[in-house]
Amino acid sequence: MTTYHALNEQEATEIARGIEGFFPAGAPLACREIGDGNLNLVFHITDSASGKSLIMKQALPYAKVVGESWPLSLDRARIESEKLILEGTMAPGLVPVVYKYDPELSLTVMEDLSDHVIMRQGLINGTRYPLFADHISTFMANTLFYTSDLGMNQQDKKLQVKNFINPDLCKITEDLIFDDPYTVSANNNVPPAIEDAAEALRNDTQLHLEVAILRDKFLTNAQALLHGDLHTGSIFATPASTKVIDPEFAYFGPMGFDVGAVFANLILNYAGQQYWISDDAARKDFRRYLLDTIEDVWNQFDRKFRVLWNEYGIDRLANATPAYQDFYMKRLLQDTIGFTGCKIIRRIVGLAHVADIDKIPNDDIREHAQRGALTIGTELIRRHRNAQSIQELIDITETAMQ
Ligand code: SR1
Ligand code: MG
Repeated sequence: MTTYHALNEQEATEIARGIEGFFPAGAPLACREIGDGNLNLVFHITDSASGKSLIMKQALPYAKVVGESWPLSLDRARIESEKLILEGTMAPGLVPVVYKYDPELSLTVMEDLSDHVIMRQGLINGTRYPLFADHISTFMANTLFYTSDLGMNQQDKKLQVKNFINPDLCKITEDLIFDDPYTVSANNNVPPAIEDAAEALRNDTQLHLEVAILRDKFLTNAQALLHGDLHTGSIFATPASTKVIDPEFAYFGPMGFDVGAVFANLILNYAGQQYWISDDAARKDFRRYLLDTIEDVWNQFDRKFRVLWNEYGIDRLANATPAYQDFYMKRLLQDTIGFTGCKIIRRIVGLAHVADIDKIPNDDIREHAQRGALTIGTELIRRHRNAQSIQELIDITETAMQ
């Protein structure tokens, strides 16, 4: 039996060689550790002769972005591989194929998606993804509906809640998204130029009330099995294909947290476009595309979720009470808008930022984008409980960045 240790490239290559039927015997394998995320090792293994390749992702027992002082359970690797496999059955074609999971090494071997681009980088480059709204709305409607009390056996769901208990990764979210940005914390990474705006966040007690309400939902509302970290860095895309990766933050939580993650990261890109597209007309056009995408994702998600509910709903009372469906979807929209706001703010003043904004080399433009994003985030949080339509999120975004 192999005991857990962090692999090097040579060991990863040997393990790849041992995967039955994948690489031809004696293949000239090349391996590179390419992990640029916050938590894991990622090995890319290729065979130049056959053209075959795969990815091996290994969890480390600590948060790579901080170091060994921040221990993290390796069980997240099991959670990630089980969630990926589940997503593959519920949203076929929209996640990488899992070839193998090794529990001793906390290692998942999966499909190589190098022909795709991380969507965050694609959007920074101004790439449009015409099928994204269709794909991601299907992914979210299917994975959220079929793991909720509306779409699966309610006793089985309780066992699944237990199986996907993910305390260490939830704690990261609870701290980094729902606490640190609103206090003085060693975890924060506040750009000095906007310290005044960060101080305003710390002193805004009305805002704290709304964040506490959203935090409570994240802590207690086991509504469906979430991806848990559905930002544009967790999505590989081409104009024709979308693949959702990295569900290590999966747990049973409020559905709006996943939908809000997608919207927050499209809005962060919107804010950063002040720099990335210098031509005014082209930038206006791309920003319109981003907002249209948000509207399209919400409308398609709402429609697909209701279709699943009407066809496959298992809860008698919920099915027999049409007004409940409208109540449920409106509450989900309001949660989505609130979580969108929280996820924007954490990427500006919290620990982990986003390239869409942080990589802007011009100080003034970067500061303008950061301040605009904070205005959007706070307005969304402030207004989420009264929101009636997705148009309100769009209006708030446009107004803040004029
Ligand atoms: C310590 S991990 C920082 C962030 O990276 C992940 O992508 C999650 O968003 C997490 O909050
Ligand atoms: Mg990740």
